[in-house]
Amino acid sequence: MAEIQYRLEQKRAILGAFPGPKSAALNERRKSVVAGGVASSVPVYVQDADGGIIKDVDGNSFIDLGSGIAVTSVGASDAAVVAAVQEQAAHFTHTCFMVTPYEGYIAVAEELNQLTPGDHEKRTVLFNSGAEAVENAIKVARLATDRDAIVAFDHAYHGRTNLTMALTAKAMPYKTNFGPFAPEIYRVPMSYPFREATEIKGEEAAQRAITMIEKQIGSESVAAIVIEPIQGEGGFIVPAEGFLPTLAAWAKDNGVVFIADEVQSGFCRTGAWFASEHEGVVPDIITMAKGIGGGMPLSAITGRADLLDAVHPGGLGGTYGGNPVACAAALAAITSMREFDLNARAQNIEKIVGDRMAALAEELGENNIIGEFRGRGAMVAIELVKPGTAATTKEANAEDTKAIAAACLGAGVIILTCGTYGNVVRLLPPLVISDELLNDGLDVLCDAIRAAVK
Ligand code: PLZ
Repeated sequence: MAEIQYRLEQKRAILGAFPGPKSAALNERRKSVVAGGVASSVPVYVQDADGGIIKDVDGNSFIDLGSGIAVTSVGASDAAVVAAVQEQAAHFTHTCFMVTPYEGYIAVAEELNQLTPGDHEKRTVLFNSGAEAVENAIKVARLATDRDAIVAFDHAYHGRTNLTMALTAKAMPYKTNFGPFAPEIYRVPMSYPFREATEIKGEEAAQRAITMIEKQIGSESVAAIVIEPIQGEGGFIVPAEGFLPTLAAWAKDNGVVFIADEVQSGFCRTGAWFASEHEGVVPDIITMAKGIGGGMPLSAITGRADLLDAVHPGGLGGTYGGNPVACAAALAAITSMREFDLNARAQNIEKIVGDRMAALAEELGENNIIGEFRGRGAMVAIELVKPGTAATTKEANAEDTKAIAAACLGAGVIILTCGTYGNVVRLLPPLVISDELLNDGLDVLCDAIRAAVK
């Protein structure tokens, strides 16, 4: 295994109160020119980033436990990605694959057909964003099945475009006042073990969803089920064991396309190339983005050749999809994932974080607010509940969640939150983060949780 080299010193350093003068000035400039609808959770502006460190324009170094929402798994300036981008850009930045094609696109498709679960014949199409991949997976499923209905789940997140907004569950901030939404989208219950009224097996939770589909939609009308194997924005929800395989088997028996949205969970994030693998699920179509490109915008759908080849020539595409620079970045990022064995690294991160959260929950005793630690690999989270009620009421604790994230940031650690109830602290560190830096970040997180319960 290759050793990870860092360009920036991997050390947290907050020089004083922030945002510093340069960030504050940029923020002022921003206010009159950038639309207010785009919000940033961190008030400083980035100058440089490498490994697990983000350095701002005033010289502060933050520990990055968010990876730009699970994007920079190989780091924000992985040497191989940087070299590949420079080399490709020096030759041609764009010619449009739909006009004059090039090898990089094919090479990425070869990699994805091989890396994704299942050894059946597959085809790939490249796009730019996660939402675009999901939209196209649905286009393919509808055309190939000649059916309209799409099934999505409670707590789902699939994007912000019109069709993907309809698939996304949470109204605020994603959907409120942005309708009308795309038709023929149906929502069914997810398996959310921590919040089930009574314990229910994965197979039973799947059957609950299947019954609803059969009774309310009719299986013969369903083109596709789209599901995140581990839900991201919805709260890092890992369905009960058996849930995903049962749904996938039902889909297969009923001619329904099973689409796994692995935009957030893909590319070593969960300690496997894809989260579907943890339960041996082989999706008909898999959507990918984020980690795939080492930070460059690239997304993809890979799926059964018979489904993807059903589409008429010219039916799929887009100006920038599979841009040559993004393809070069993806090939380099995938090489780095292999060279640094980032699946093993993600598993190691799960162990480090899990042990620390278990110890903290015990230490907090009666004041424990960690309702559950869950997730896989470097896609892990704690769901926070009101103090003293961890085992019983499970009342969501959004206030402390916000306060903890703010306290972490104040100390120089970037931590993201998520969840339908806004009460989940999630950790998505770059997979190349050092143990030392990760532990420093976790020290800060633990202190912030201790302070919140005082
Ligand atoms: N599918 C599973 O996680 C993106 C976006 C957060 P795009 N999630 C983070 C935000 O506030 O916009 C995501 C995802 C899953 C699809 C998407 C959409 O990917 O690249 O943002 O379009």
